[in-house]
This record gives sequence, structure tokens and C-alpha cells, in this order.
Amino acid sequence: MSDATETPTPGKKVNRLGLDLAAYRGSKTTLCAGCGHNAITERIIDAFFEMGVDAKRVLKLSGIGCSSKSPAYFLNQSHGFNSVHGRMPSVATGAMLAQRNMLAIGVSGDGDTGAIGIGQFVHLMRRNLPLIYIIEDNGCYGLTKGQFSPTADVGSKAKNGVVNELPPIDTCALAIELGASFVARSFSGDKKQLLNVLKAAIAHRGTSMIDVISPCVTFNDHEGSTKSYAYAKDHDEVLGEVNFVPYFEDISVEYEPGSTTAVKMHDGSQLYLRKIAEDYDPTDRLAAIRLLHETARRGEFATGIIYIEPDKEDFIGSLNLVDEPLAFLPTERVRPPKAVLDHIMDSLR
Ligand SMILES: Cc1ncc(C[n+]2csc(CCOP(=O)(O)OP(=O)(O)O)c2C)c(N)n1
Ligand code: SF4
Ligand SMILES: [Mg+2]
Repeated sequence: MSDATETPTPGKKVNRLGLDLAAYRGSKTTLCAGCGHNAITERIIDAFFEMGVDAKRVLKLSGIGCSSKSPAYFLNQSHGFNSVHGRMPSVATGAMLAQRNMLAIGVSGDGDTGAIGIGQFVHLMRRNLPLIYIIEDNGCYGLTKGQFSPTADVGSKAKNGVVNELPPIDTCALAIELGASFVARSFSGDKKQLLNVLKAAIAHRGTSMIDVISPCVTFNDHEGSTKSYAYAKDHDEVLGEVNFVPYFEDISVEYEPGSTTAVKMHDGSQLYLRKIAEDYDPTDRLAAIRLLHETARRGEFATGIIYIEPDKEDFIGSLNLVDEPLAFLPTERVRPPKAVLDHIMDSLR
């Protein structure tokens, strides 16, 4: 944690904690200028600021990659752990079990998640751990000079002309299939949508899996790439406007019930998802998977909140833990007394 000042600059907009945006910033980015990951960092800063989150209650986690460097560039006052390649989910699980009152945000890459970390990702999704899990998806391994990753589309061309022939993993479809309770896809270039998706994810209790198409300007932004800015702009099938009203704001949103799905979040916030795709219901798991398959077949990608199950029990709730964080329990309360251990040993003889 840094000692960043909490005194707001006079004249600057402040949030409900009386803090200005500067209190949510991180170190200066070392990523390439124009990298989609930088735009995502900016939206994360905006979302935590607008939600008035106490940064000291936040835990930032990541694996390895350009994307995984991002937590250094936001929320300087939060706790952080940059883990091993593809192993962020198990670190997040341990941390959240030890300190259940934290708000955890993990940043991963399409390689970190879809290749070396796929096993950990799969089990994270089926557990519904309270964690905002962001995949900064550029279809390549940016940090190691642009090799295809498992989210690269069939037919996508590398800079050297090599064409990818392996089918991609759709991380959203996989997450829904495995039980994630909040699944979204967005584009780093769509400021408004990404901001509202992130705010809703902050309000959600459970795993919020957000795959953000995030072009790598250095290795995967050329003609023929299906993860370039130009391709993403042309093939983004926006599911409808995402409107999020936090519980602490008393705004009455005018909406037509037939064309908008209203979802009440765990903390009392309201999410309004305007339908553009006819009859699309983001609480219908089968419909969500069908939508992903259909858009992929057309070479498009659907963005917005694709699936949401706000009341699903999270991992910590399902374990029936005591209310106090395990990290603060004294030894007498976590270790069985010697007599109990002796009794167990005797029963095994
Ligand atoms: C155990 C291990 N294997 C391989 C590497 C090399 N490596 C570092 S980052 C990376 C891929 C990163 O790709 P991605 O997660 O998509 O992040 P990006 O850089 O594209 O944001 C690889 C293979 C490593 N650091 N550790
Ligand atoms: S190499 Fe690509 S992913 Fe990495 S910082 Fe540069 S533009 Fe971003
Ligand atoms: Mg990548």
C-alpha cells in the first residue's frame, strides 16, 4: 500500500467518501501507448471512484502478462498480490477465505486464463467465489511477443502472416456452463458500457467474469487480426444499454418493462438491461449460451451483461464459515485441542 494522500484537491469532483479520482489511481503505466489494457485500467479507476469503494478494503490480484501488470496502475492504496502465471484463482480463493470482508478484483489475460491457467479458471467458475475476474482479451500473448492464445479466432492472421487454425475457447460460454453467476463481455473502446458493467460487478456478490476485448497495438492490431480495434468496432453486437443505479443513489429510471430487464442486485442496487436482441433474457442460462454460439457463428461478438444470477449462493456462504474473517481468529479457535486430536488418533489405531 502506498501513502497516497486522501485529501481531495479543491474544486475536484468527490465521491460519497469525500475522495477525488486521484485517490483511486495507481502508478504510471509502463504498457505500450494505445494498449487496450490501459483503457480498462481507466474504467476500473472510474468505477471504484463512482461506487465510493474504500480502497483499503480492496484486494487486487493477477497472474503474469501485460494484462497482469495492470493492477499496479490502479488503486494504489489497496492490497495487491501479483501471483504466478495462471495461478491467480487459487491465491484469490485462499485470500478471500482468510479475509471474507475484502472486495477482490483479479486481472488476467487470455493466455493467463485460457492456456496455463485453464484448470484454475474452470474450478473458480464452478465455485462462485466473490471475485471480479477480468480477462483482458487480445487473442495473443502480448508480453512474450504476440504468439496466438487460446482465444484467437479461426482464420485470424498473425503479423507474420501465419493463420490460426485452432478453434477458440469462448471464456464467457465456459463460465456460464460452469456456473458463474455474472458473465459479461465488453470492449476496451466502449467506455460507457465497460464502466457500467464494472459498477454492476462491484455490486455483485459471487464471481463476476468479464471478458474485455482489449487490442494489443504492438502485436495484434493489423489487418487480418480478429482482435484489432477496427475488427472489434465492426463486429461488436451490443446487447443493449447497460444502466446501473447503485443502492446509495436515489434515481428513478424510466423504463418500459417489455423492452428492459430490471435486475435487483445483492446489495440493493438496480441493473437495467435494455433489450436490443429481441426477447433476450440475461437470467436464462440456455438463452445466454445460444446467443454466444449464434453470434460466434456470424463472426460477431455480443457485448453487455450476457448472464446474471444475482441470488446464487457464493462460495464463502456455501462453506458455512463463521462471520469473523478466519485470518483474525486466535489459534485456540482454529486448532482442535490436544484431547480431540488424541481421540481422532486413537480412533485410527
Ligand atoms: C510458468 C510460466 N510459463 C510461461 C511464462 C511466459 N509467459 C509470460 S506472460 C505469458 C503469456 C501472457 O499472455 P496473456 O495472459 O494473454 O497476457 P498479455 O500479455 O497478452 O496481456 C507467457 C507465456 C511464464 N512467465 N511463466
Ligand atoms: S505488447 Fe501488446 S498487450 Fe503488451 S503492453 Fe504492448 S500493446 Fe499491450
Ligand atoms: Mg493476451
